[in-house]
Amino acid sequence: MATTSSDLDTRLRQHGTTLRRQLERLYGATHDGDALWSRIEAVLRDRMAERPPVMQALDVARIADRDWFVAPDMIGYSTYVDRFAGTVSGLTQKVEYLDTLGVRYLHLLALLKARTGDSDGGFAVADYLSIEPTLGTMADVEALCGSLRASRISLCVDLALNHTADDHVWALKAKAGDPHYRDYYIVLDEAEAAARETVLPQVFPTTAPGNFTHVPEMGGEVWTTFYPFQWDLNWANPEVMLAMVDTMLRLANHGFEAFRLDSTAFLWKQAGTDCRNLPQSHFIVRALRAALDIVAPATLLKAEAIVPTAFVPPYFGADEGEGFEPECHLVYNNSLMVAGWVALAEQSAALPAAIVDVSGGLPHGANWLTYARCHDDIGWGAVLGDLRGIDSDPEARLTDAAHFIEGAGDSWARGVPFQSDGSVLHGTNGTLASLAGLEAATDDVSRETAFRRIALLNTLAVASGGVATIYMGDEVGMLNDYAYRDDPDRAHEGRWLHRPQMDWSALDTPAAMRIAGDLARLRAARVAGAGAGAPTLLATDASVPALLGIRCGTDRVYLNFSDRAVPLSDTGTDRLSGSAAAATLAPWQAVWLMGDRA
Ligand code: OTU
Repeated sequence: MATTSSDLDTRLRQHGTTLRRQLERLYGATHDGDALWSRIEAVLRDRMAERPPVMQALDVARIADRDWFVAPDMIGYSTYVDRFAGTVSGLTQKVEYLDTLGVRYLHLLALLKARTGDSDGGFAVADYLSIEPTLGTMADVEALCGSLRASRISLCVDLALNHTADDHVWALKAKAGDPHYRDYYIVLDEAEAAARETVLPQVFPTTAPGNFTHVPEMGGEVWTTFYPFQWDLNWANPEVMLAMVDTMLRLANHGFEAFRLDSTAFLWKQAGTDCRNLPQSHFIVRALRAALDIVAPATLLKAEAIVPTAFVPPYFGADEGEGFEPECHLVYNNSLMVAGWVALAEQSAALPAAIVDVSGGLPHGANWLTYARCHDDIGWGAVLGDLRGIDSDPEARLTDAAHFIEGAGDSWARGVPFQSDGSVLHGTNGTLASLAGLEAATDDVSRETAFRRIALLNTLAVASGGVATIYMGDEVGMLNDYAYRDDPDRAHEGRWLHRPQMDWSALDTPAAMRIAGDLARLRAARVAGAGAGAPTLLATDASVPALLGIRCGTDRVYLNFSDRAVPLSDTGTDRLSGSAAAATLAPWQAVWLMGDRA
């Protein structure tokens, strides 16, 4: 069934007020609201007129089934196109592989045309509406979307909202002196930039210190939160909003079904603040959501907000007194990911238990994105706040965990510090397998132990009910790729350690079969137990601190975060092994008990 123009009018009535309210909040004091609204409305109508019938049919189906992505079989996969399959059409040949893994959601990194030279792994976008030329064309992507959709896999692309590359046409025009485009960016004088710097944290303190870059053609200090070639957009200028709404809807019309909103927390800048999680950043994302709800409601928004847990819920939406205003359908459960690694290091379930406990109560039509690893480092700082209630010295505790994951002492983990020489708490790089002990394993016993730790973290992601997303290569146990250090274009960026070239020849190795087999059993268990959506914490015996209990659907999942066997008082059939669960859990073992407690 296709959308009619009256459908559009209905949706404009339903969501237009929400959209207009955000514009009013953001620009009401500085701009003519009626003029802005009529320009936005024109963009919505134009893009709606271009929306392909197949996407319109998806819109209608998903409006009728808002929770379509809150489902037990929602397994995700995240990968670089070049490192996985060479090109976009090469990737089309891999759809069957993804389908066999049970993937329903595919996040492609570094797909859009990136800056020439270093591009922060594709996160410095030169043209949002073109595909990186070495990978293929937009026509190839449309064909890929078609094959993916036939396998019920939704394609997600990054929408870097916070910054463009310094060779994006807007930046080039700004540099050439065009005042219209200069106002797309934020340029401060030296004194003002220095004053702001005192309250701004740094994301890349060693490779890109500071938050500003002197650009002579711009006559001052350009705001660059990340690398100097990533120019932060000036969202206080409604032209940026108009341009991004238009860009996003055009991409949705090409067939993308999800946007990963990169660096969502950073969008709005305000003097005297750390410029993270400001209310206006939420108004921006809610405006984008309302625009999608009007023109392309089949599309998901996913927030990448690597922020303390307390700041996370608003990324799903909030009620500011006018009823609930939805924001993102999906939000990374970053704290849970970090907590899993802390738990392995400490042999204690305390931190993941605390995070699972606050991961419930999601609004209707919303879900977590859960994961063990992604293309970025494990950033330790975001969970400092979560540890405050648990520990008197969270910084020391996390530093110990980081050191352990970085291989200190007799640790089996093989992580490498990121943006730090290891003395200052920041981040840790490494693949799931290397961090979980497979790289250091020298015999069958230590290999088995590593497989269990890998499965344990995969269990945490799958049992937590979200879109459990596998990072490329982790399903076959790929190890750290130290070769990036010999490549002059990548040597400065430690995150390439865990961005290896996919090793297709590894698929039938014992390690790959073991890890992929464990993943398949986890997926099957969640489907059988109908587990989807936010997890709840199950009470466990306080004298067994390594034990974590999670209710997933009708099932109870228990994870032993220690190298010792622990007693399990709950009983039942374990869906993972197919037999009755024993009275003890083996070291690093997880069980998935069928149905409600007898
Ligand atoms: C995001 O990351 C991306 O995932 C990174 O790959 C990019 O480098 C970055 O944005 C800039 O586009 O702070 O919430 O490893 O966790 O940079 C946004 C550090 C971010 C990342 C951090 C992150």
